[in-house]
Amino acid sequence: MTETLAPLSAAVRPVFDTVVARNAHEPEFHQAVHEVLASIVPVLEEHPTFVEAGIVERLVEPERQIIFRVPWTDDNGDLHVNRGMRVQFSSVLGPYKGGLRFHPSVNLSIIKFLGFEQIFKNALTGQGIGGGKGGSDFDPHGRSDAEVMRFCQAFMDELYRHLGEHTDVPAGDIGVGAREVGYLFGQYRKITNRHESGMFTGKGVQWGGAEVRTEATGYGAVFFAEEMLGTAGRDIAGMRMGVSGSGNVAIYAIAKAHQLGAIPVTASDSTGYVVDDHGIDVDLLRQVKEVDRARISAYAAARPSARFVEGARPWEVPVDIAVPSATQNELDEDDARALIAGGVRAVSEGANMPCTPAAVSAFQKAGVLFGPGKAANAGGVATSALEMSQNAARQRWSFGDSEARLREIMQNVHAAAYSAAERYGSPGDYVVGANCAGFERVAHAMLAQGVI
Ligand code: NDP
Ligand code: 2IT
Repeated sequence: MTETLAPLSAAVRPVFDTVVARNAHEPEFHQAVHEVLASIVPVLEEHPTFVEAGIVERLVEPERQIIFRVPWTDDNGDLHVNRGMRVQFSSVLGPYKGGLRFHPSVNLSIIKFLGFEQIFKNALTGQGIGGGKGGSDFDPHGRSDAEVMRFCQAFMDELYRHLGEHTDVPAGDIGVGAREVGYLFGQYRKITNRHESGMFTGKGVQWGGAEVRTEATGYGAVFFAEEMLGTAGRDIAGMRMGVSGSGNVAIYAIAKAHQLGAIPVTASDSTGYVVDDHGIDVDLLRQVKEVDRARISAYAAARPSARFVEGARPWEVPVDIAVPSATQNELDEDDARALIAGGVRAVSEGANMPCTPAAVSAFQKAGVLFGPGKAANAGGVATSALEMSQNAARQRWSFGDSEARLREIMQNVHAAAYSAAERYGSPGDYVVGANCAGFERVAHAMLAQGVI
């Protein structure tokens, strides 16, 4: 990916060259750093003290990286060894905060790109949370509950010593949902003999979890689309929405689209996608993916209005709004061109970095409203911060109050990105806006706290 990235201004190029040299073979990390560096040049020009204090040079180097062995046995008694990791990127605004991903593709490049994004996303939420990410190359697909439990316990056997409500607070991400969070939290509690609610978010609502955390990322991504469209004088109601993925983010993006009167017509997984012109049935999708843990084709098999398209991505279906909610680089330039030809008006990234740089550029050149993940999917981690507040105060807020807070936070994230884009000379460019607004908050705090 690195060789296709556009040249950077001389102000930030040396930092990028060092990142590439020091982190060879980490293309996703290079991609994420490149996007931020390309955006923040006007902030550096306006704040020479940021340059003098080496803010950027320090930010691209994680505060700490932990890599560890995770040995576990499957149901046949056979031994497996996976790799676990946690990258604690920045704690300048609060404890490290970010999810854990269990997927066979997980490597240091992916965890570093996610951790780096998380710093600015978390800053944008306005909550006191730093940035981090972790995970393992373990694949939960096809594993029994008992195997997943043993893996989670083995993973926590090492990770626990690096966590804590004031230190580092994980949550879910790909492959880490309610089941995994339960096993991970349980093992932490057993090892430490502490029911420390605030050390993990996304917990079950009966044991310290917050209302709306499950729904927050998908809901938030749709709220962000609604905000972008509203700014352009358009109403989300009646619009056709294309969604990729069929996990936590996708399911609740689809649910919120229905509630706002939009028509979500696609969902996908790594085997292909389904299209349903009557609107994706959320209950059926949840049954297929969350209860049966089946492939997406089972949705089409159970729904006469739906059709399964094997081995393809949903971007060939014409829609007004696209909410990519599966994984990084899942929507490339050709996909963007297909969406543009189909009349797409807005893209709100539910996933982290799902659109390639060339796809982002194609959308922006075509005048499509483009909400980057670090703004559009910030509702998940923002609601995690609300969960941490509730845990600290031993309170539990209602669903209605929590959703109202989420909506307000998404409006604030949108406003912060929108106004920073104007201030820094790129009106309407939410990529520049989100990066500049997030970076400013982090940089001011780093400046105040000295060279550490
Ligand atoms: P889930 O594990 O719940 O769902 C992931 C979905 O994406 C599944 O349908 C999965 O299909 C699909 N998918 C994953 N990897 C690939 C791949 N390589 N190719 C095609 N499809 C793939 O994860 P989430 O919904 O939690 O996360 C989705 C995205 O949203 C990720 O980018 C994550 O980082 C981001 N995100 C998540 C947040 C959260 O709160 N959960 C918060 C902010 C961002 P299959 O089962 O076939 O692999
Ligand atoms: O990418 C993300 O923001 C998440 N996976 C959620 C992180 C969190 O701590 O809630």
